[in-house]
Amino acid sequence: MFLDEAKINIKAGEGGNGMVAFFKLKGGRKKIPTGGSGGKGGSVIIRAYKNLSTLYSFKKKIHFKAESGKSGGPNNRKGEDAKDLIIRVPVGTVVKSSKGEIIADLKEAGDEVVVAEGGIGGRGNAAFVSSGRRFPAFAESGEKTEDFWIELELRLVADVSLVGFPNAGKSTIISRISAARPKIADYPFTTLTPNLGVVTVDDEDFIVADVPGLVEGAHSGKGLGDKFLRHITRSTILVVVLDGQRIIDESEDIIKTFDILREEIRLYNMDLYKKDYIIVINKIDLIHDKDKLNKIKKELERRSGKSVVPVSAVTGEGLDEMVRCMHEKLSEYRKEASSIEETDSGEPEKVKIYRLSDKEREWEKFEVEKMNDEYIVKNKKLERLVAMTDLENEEALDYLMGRLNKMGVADRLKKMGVEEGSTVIIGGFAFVLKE
Ligand SMILES: Nc1nc2c(ncn2[C@@H]2O[C@H](COP(=O)(O)OP(=O)(O)OP(=O)(O)O)[C@@H](O)[C@H]2O)c(=O)[nH]1
Ligand SMILES: [Mg+2]
Repeated sequence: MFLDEAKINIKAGEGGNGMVAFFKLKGGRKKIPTGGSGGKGGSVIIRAYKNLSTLYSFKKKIHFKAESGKSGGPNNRKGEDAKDLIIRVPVGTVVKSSKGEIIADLKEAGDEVVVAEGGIGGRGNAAFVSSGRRFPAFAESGEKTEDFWIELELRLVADVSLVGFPNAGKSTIISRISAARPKIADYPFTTLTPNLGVVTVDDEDFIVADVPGLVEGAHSGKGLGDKFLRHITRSTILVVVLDGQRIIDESEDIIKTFDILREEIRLYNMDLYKKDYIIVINKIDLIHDKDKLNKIKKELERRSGKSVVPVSAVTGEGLDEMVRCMHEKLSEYRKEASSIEETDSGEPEKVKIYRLSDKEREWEKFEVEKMNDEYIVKNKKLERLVAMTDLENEEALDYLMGRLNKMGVADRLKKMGVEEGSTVIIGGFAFVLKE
């Protein structure tokens, strides 16, 4: 029902190019190949963080591109690997491909998915030295990467729920602290379904839910409240909203109201009862007897051991303090869960790491498809090898053919009837066989 969605474009970093270099010995006759390999491009990783609540930031930024690896250098200098790019999302984010397939469900803080693996670095000429090839004068280029779209989806769960009896002003409060615009009216049960609003403090977002008013007996199904009690069991903290009007109304005892409300919650669910909360006394614009208000505030604090904030949703008085109080309390809980988030290096245990690419790359198996006199060789490793090969370079081509032999591709092609003049296609490159 409350779904936050975003589409983002990602691109892993490309691999750095390998280098062709020689070290000339004095006298200038012998030369030693010393071209270094390129560094790995940065991967794009989506990681779940506890202190985020929405996908709102992806409305502003939708392109994510990791850095490329550095090129190799002379004297066997390896190019530097690029840093991975970490995209921060809230816990509970589901990552989907552009076709809608689920790639990962990031349920816990620290869970992550490598959505795009950085390109590998090309090998420098030093890497191609063998007994039969002592002075290779070719190198590979780094692996190229392509951008693609993925989708993020988040079922919103309120961090903070406003609970109270009908008409206490819960909807008015949420309308003042967020962009939510619920119906507000001077009669009970105005709110029939929960409203969510996003509140921003400093750079952090949190979600506040305004749920229908509770009544005495709600736990046993009276009124509307019990349906939504289930909704609020997932929030981190509660805000108990009391109707300050009851302070001036002598017949009603606001302390008693508070007790009844707590009792209702206790009867419904013990976990909900144990949840941390703050108390808000609303409509203080109507209260002229400030001494009385103060006494009641003190008494509520004494009973509950929680903060009590007097506010007026109509004049705005006290709302800043209330929001700060919510944020502070939430931060306490978020901090507990964020210890993993501070150690960005190292992979914490228990955290789930998904990898998109492993499954896709069936490295060793290759298939050959024959169409007329064309042979299409399908294998990711080979396709990558070809893409990284300098096809203008005879020597590099020789090396490639050697690899084809080794992997058994040449044998398979022969069996299938490949001959001079046949075309072999690998990863979009066509080779015409001569011999
Ligand atoms: N004077 C005064 N009136 C308020 C204040 N906050 C809310 N009200 C009024 O109280 C009435 C009820 O407000 P709502 O926000 O609809 O109350 P609610 O708690 O959402 O009520 P339900 O949805 O029925 O549970 C409305 O007439 C509001 O204008 C306030 O701070 N001061
Ligand atoms: Mg309401």
